[in-house]
Amino acid sequence: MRLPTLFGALGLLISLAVAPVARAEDGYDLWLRYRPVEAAARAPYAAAGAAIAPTAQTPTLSLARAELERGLAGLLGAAPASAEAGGRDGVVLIGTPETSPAIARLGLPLKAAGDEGYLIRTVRIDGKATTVIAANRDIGVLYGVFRYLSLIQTRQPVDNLAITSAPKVQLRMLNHWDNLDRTVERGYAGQSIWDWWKLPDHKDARYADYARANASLGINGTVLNNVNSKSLSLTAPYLAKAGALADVFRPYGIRVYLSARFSSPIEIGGLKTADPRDPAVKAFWKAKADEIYKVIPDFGGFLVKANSEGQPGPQDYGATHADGANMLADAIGSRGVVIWRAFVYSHEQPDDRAKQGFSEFKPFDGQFRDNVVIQVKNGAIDFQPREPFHPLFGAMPKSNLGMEFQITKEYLGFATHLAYLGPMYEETLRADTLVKGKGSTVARVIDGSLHDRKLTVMAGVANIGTDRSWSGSHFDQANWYVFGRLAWDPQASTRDIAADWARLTFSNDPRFVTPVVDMMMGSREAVVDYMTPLGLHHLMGRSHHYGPGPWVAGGERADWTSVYYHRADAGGIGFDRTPKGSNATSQYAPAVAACYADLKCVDDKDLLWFHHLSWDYRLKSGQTLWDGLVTRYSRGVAGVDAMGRTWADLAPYVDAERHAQVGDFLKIQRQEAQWWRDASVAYFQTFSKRPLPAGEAPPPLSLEQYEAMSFPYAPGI
Ligand code: GCV
Repeated sequence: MRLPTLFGALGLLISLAVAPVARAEDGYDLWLRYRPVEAAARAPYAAAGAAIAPTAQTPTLSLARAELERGLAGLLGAAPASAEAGGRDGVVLIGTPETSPAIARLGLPLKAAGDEGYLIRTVRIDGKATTVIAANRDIGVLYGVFRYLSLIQTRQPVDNLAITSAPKVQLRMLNHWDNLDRTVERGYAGQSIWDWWKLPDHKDARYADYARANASLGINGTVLNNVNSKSLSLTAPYLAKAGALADVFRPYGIRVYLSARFSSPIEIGGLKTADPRDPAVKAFWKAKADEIYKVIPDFGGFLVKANSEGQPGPQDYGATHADGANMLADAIGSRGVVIWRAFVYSHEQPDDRAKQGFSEFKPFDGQFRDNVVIQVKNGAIDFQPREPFHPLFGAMPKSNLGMEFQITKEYLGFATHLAYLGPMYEETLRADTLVKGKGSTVARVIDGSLHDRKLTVMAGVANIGTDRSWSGSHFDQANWYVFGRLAWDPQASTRDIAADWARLTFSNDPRFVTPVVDMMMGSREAVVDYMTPLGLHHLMGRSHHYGPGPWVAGGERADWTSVYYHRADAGGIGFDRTPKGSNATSQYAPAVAACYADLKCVDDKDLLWFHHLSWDYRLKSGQTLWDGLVTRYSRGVAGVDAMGRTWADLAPYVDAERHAQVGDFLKIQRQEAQWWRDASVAYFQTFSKRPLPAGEAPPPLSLEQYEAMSFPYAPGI
């Protein structure tokens, strides 16, 4: 070997020793990568998973066992052989008391695990250290296996475990806005993964991978079709297709739900009306429910968008939301639920759109059947980068109220902007409604503890598509992940969840984890800054919601325009929702309402959501409103710059393929953040007529040039 070559080889070896080696990945494996534990970190796992004790089989237990084998093989090497529990150290024993006499003999305190939770315990059987993953039902065992593997994946000790975990929310579900032609409303990750055309005869392998990923988070329900739905979904051929998916999902503990179009009795039932009080309409839905349960015996129920954005509903017949929901609930009976969305605002209503959901639903509190859930978006407008919590939370103590979050980033830069939504979800969940004194958080409404409700729901509008990375970008996987983890435990810390996700998805190296988690935690705030600072909202381009459109005005309805929301004029900017304005504040508990309406109390982050203020109004920082607005826009751009720098520095810890894609997307985000800042400043300056604060660069284009930009092929519509 020539000397330079020898030195070259040595150099390579040395650099391999200092920098972790990352092999190319496309993101398909999500947080379930099971890459080998590096040699230096192996010692604590020397005995882990030496063998898996056999257990009686159900389809779900088979999956649990297969997952354990797959995980241990990937993480620790050779696949463990079967062994009787107690034969040697490091055996993993999984099952329920019914399926495993060895578990039954242990007499574990399984009550705390409930129906879906699990216990993971290190016990001694015949003097040998054994890990027991036990549950009351087989699905709990599968969840426990995923948890156990995640401990090794994140390099936690597993030799002295005493974990009890049970979900705090009963129905933890994804809502797909997927259409039958495979387009996805507000989808930025390719086509719908449901290949309706080939179903039920061909079941793509991806369906099981989807179910497995969801089960790893404890997600136990999925609504297959868009809430803007077609009656065709409820016809026999499409029920057979949905049934085929349900068959794949069942062993993973996932029930299938369908969005139901309220006018189906007319469109596929041959009736002249869909009036929920009409006996023929009731009979149609009862027969339809019976038909569905024949095909899908564990069908979860219906999700309904009624009398909202042009969808049909009971109000078309002078009936109420309660009439409509209860009629469907009676058809379903004890077999499932009806999830009725509170995202309603009517064409006829001239009132502030933010008030309409509350006004329409609050009067019916206590009038819904026990198997009806009212599903409420986190805020009163529509999944904006920041919204105060929806006033319905806490306001309907005698009804089941569910949370609807959006995981897909319709208003937060689609798949190319890095925005970890954990802090946004957490902000809503931790908001205090004060309806029963301090500590009446939204999370406690959602987990049912505040008003002692048993039927609880957390739903997330999915960001999943045919893209290899499932979610359109690697970091958007974190939003699916954090949603699932919060649905299991709405009180969980989203910083901790971000750290888990970063370790599972990329690397356990603290030199990677610490900066990435910091970057993720600040990312949504950066988006708020460069899109909608200080409580501004709904300023995106018309209809596709891509890019800035603060000038959007006119058209079909006022509350689909930006000018309706920001109300900028020579005198100032913002929507007055105090008692002097639309009085939306009055929909909150008195102490919350008083704070939002009081300039001394309201947080600057919500300022222009609730107040119309002069351009010279002094923010809490002492800046004028105009200066504060401009500097926040620029701060958002600087935040994206910082993310780009952080990510560039992390190249040694990430495989080249994923590192490059994230880097490219951050560059797109940087350009678009700048565009948001410049276009918004150019537009609002026409009203403020104030100079830019010192050091702020003028927008490079004229307002007319920004306004002229058009994006007919923006995705998601
Ligand atoms: C499914 C917003 C979105 C629509 C969506 C609607 C809803 O208006 O832009 O695409 O429709 O919310 O949640 O029903």
